[in-house]
Amino acid sequence: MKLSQRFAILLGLGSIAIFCYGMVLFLPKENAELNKMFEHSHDEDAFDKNHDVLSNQDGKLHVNSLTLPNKLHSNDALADNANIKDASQRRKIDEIAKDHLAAIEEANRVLSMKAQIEADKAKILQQEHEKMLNQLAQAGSYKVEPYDYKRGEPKDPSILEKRNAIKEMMKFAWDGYKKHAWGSNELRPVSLRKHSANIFGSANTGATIVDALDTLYIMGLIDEFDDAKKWVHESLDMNSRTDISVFEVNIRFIGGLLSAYFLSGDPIFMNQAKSIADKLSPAFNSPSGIPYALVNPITGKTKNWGWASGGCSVLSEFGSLHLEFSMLTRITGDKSYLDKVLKIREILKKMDKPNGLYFNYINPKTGAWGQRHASVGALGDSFYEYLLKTWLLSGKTDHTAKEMYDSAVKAIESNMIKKSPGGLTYIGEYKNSRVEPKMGHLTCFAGGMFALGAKYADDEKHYLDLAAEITHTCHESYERTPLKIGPEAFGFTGNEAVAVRANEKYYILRPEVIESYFIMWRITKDPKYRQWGWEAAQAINKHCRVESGFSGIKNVYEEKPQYDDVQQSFLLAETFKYLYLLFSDDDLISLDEWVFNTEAHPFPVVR
Ligand code: DMJ
Repeated sequence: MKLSQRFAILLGLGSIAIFCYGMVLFLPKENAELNKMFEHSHDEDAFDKNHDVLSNQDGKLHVNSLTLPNKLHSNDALADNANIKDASQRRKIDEIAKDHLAAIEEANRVLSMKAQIEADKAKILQQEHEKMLNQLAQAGSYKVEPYDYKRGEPKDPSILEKRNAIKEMMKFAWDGYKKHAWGSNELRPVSLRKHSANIFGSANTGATIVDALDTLYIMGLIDEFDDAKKWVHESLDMNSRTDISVFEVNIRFIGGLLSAYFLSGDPIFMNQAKSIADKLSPAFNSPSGIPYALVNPITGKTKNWGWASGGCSVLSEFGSLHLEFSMLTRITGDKSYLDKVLKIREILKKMDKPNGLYFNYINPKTGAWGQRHASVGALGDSFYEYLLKTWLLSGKTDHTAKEMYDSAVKAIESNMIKKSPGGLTYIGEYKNSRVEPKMGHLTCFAGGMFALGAKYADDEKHYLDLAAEITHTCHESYERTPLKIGPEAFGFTGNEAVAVRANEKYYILRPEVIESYFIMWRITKDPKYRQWGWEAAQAINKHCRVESGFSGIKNVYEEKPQYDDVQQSFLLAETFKYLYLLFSDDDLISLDEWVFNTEAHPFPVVR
């Protein structure tokens, strides 16, 4: 090889070497610059300082999108990159810059979505908050001042003496319960043990304490009331794995607690009433909206009574929730309670009513009537009572309730009210288009109901007369026994107003006859009602009073009674309360200002 050839080869190799050296020197530098730019896109602070990306108060990444690509090409930004001249590299840089912008835009999109979610969340919270505030405002605006139980003392010493005698009976029943069965549902006053009926489930839920609260307060038994309040505060707990009756828990527990709240003003009672009502709520989850009879507070499982015809719910039970649930809405501002009972009423209103009658059973799955039986006693009674009282409690503004009451009473009159051969007016049991000539002790509340509605009826006198006739018949059922205490049910064929079957001869301290005496007294002022009430009170004191309380009796036609050994909680809630009020002046729980639920728990009328 010639020397010139050798030189040419050397020159070529040298050029290659210099090019490679240049690549080693310059390309990493260019990459470093690009990396630096990328690093900035992930390092907001650094980028902020360079003013390429600004983090603003609204949480968005703000990109100077116009300047960034320019900057990448500007002399300033590329001052150190003077060696980048290659077109393909420039394209690459442009692409990277584009990707970079797209990434920032995507980040901004995600950030603004996040901000929207946060804003929505805040809005929901705000709405919840406002709802709570409204509820509190409403509850707060419902002022509950402690009620003055000292009013109503009769001036007539003989009446005062009777009133005091009733108070003594109440105290005796209470003391017996407190001594032998405190915290359980009821007392066995003969064997001095605890008792609980299946309506309360198997837990010790203090039914007697809760049912007695307002009677203790009204009678001014304040030490006893305070003991009861303490127990409600510390020990009342419906949360047990047992089936409880929605109706009984409603009228006795929710009713008793609400009434104690309205009388004493102590919010502990309101809170307990609300939490118990919440435990009942699964019962309303039926396909039709007609609630089931029983609910398990722990599992939320529901069912109907095994004895109820065709798996149906019972009219007197699901139809006697309206007063309590509407009161709950009134004091908590939570509409869900009222919604539940309004739904029941809508269903009943729309149903076909042959002869205008409501039947005793409805299937909660189909919403259809069960057996074609109607009653103003067992299985029907307090449904009719609640139609009238819902209207009265609403300050006479709930016209649907009044219309339903008026038409129900007309249907009862034309289909179920009869006169016996001996001239006694009675309300029979309607069974498949026939009327059974029999009336239950439970039906005897109807005298008071007709009297309460008479003033607002088309024909006041007619309904007052009807009320007086029914009350008279019920009084006869007491008069026609040797003990002067009435039986559970009585017929009108043969011996009128007397029990026919052996299993209808018992008396379990029920209040209905005395309840009608009380309302008839307040409305008519006929002294015979006080007289009849006093006779009943004396008979109960003589024949039902045992060692440590009062017991029901098995047969009111036996001179020497046998005891059933149960002191029912409604003796303290109802029987003694109505007797005490019968011998008090009218301003103690005035009928213009208060409405009694079906367990005799008074609620104040809406003004
Ligand atoms: C009470 O629990 C209520 O008065 C109910 O409406 C019917 N039965 C009892 C008392 O007899």
